[in-house]
Amino acid sequence: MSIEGWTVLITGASSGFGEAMAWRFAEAGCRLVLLARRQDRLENLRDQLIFTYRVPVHTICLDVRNFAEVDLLPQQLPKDFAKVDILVNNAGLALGTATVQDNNLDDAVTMIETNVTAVIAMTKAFVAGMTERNRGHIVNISSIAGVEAYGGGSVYCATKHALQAFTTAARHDLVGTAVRVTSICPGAAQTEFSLVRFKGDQEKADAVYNGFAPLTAEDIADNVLYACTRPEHVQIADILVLATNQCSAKGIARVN
Ligand code: NDP
Ligand code: 8X3
Repeated sequence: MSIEGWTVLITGASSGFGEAMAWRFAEAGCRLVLLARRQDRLENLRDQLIFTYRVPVHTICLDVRNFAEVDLLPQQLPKDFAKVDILVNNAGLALGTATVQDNNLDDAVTMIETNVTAVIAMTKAFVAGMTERNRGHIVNISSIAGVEAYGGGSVYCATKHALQAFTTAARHDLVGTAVRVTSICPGAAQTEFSLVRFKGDQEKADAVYNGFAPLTAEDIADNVLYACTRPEHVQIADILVLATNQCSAKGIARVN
């Protein structure tokens, strides 16, 4: 179905999957609300999108862990962007590869608040309008880490498992409305994800993707667009998408 003219709010739009989705939704003729903490990135992206596709774009510079601000977002959006039809909860991160013996609790809280609590807050803020208008789609960007846990990822995996449970429960709560709920679970994709995980260590980040062809941000954006453009009676519940040379969270075949 066509989503031309629909309003799409993407969290974590300043890089990686979120930025790639912004391009795809703009190509589909959507109005965009782009949210992240790095304002310069958002403004640059907004200008490029408007120049290329002539679609309306609004940016919000916000930390999704500011739950009070998240709660106020629907009433603070400019009138033309206020009726959010598609909410993509994409902002998220892993920090470190600590084992359970040495997890850093500050990192743990940041991951839990960003990957889980903020999704709960964003969903609560925008689902009311969707049910009122009887039109909407919530897309949560989960991970293979939400399907399988691995050593050195206890907290990140726990957040994505929690997100999977939240997404399934949301589908239960919204059954009987027109609002669809989708979980996308990517495997290894080359974005800024590993650079963030390794706290700026480019060499360690690059090593994650050595010796095989990882997914790209555009691959994930394609999956999101696929889910959002199915006919109204079709709800894509879950997509698990891996690189061809990946068979499990840590099962990657490297050629060198
Ligand atoms: P990136 O690091 O490239 O992008 C993450 C985005 O999230 C950035 O735009 C960042 O923007 C935003 N973000 C992070 N924390 C906050 C915050 N507190 N408030 C607002 N925005 C925030 O990584 P990806 O694109 O790869 O990650 C997107 C999602 O995909 C995440 O949820 C991640 O867990 C998930 N994922 C990634 C995979 C991968 O291999 N890359 C695989 C599976 C899932 P800014 O810093 O400007 O705030
Ligand atoms: C990101 C993929 O395998 O690093 O969610 O957890 S993984």
